Amino acid sequence: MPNHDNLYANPLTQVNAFTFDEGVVNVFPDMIKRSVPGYATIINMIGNLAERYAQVDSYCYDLGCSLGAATLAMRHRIQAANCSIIGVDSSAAMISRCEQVIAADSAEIDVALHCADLCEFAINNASVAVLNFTLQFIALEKRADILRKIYDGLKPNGVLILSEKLAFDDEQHQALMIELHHNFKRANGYSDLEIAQKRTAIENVLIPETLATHRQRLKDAGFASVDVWFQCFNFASIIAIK
Ligand code: GEK
Repeated sequence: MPNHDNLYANPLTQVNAFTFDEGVVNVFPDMIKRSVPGYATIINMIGNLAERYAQVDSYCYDLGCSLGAATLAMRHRIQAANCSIIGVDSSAAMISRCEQVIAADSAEIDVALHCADLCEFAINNASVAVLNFTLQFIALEKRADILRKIYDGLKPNGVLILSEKLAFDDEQHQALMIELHHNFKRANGYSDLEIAQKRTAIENVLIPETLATHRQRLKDAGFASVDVWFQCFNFASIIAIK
């Protein structure tokens, strides 16, 4: 059983900006499952897509790997020979716990974990790249460079799976999606106080963009095929094929 997320359960005199520290690491599996609609489905399907798209003699990258959920999903599905996984996360606390998670897993595919800023991390010989709810934490002005770097590092027919929290131009729809997301969190046991304090903590840390912005940026990076394969409320996942 993962530790229960109660980080924002009590009133805080000051809500600090959200960081991926030890406290978050301790509750992360519970937090992400109760906060992101469709998270388990997306993780499962990343395994499915990795099985389909992983190429012989290549790397699969999990960028912003946190505790390695997508890494494990890929590790248990990839059939291609001599294909290994590279996980990257800038949080030392995440990578350190992720190392324990991977060590406790018995699948055979090699996993190399790196504590690094993915803005600085080289991507080469990739058949699959995963940005599962990571790009949203990167400064807006750096996002295009990252996608170009991923595109350049992918082999022909390589894929990027990009999952993000979305924003919407239509104000009414934006308000509805936020309300439905908050209802989802409430149904998963978060109180109004927890929802409000988390919202404040994440406000300038997680910057969502519209689907149109993501599509255009992926097209500009060079991806030939870009489309959504999953969406629930303001959470979506895109497949972009080189
Ligand atoms: C999952 N993909 O479970 N470089 C590297 N990592 C970063 C950077 C950066 N510049 N900025 C943030 N991160 C995971 C979930 S969580 C999503 C991803 C969430 C890392 C950060 O440390 C955190 O571990 C992850 O991106 C985002 O499938 O918490 O909503």
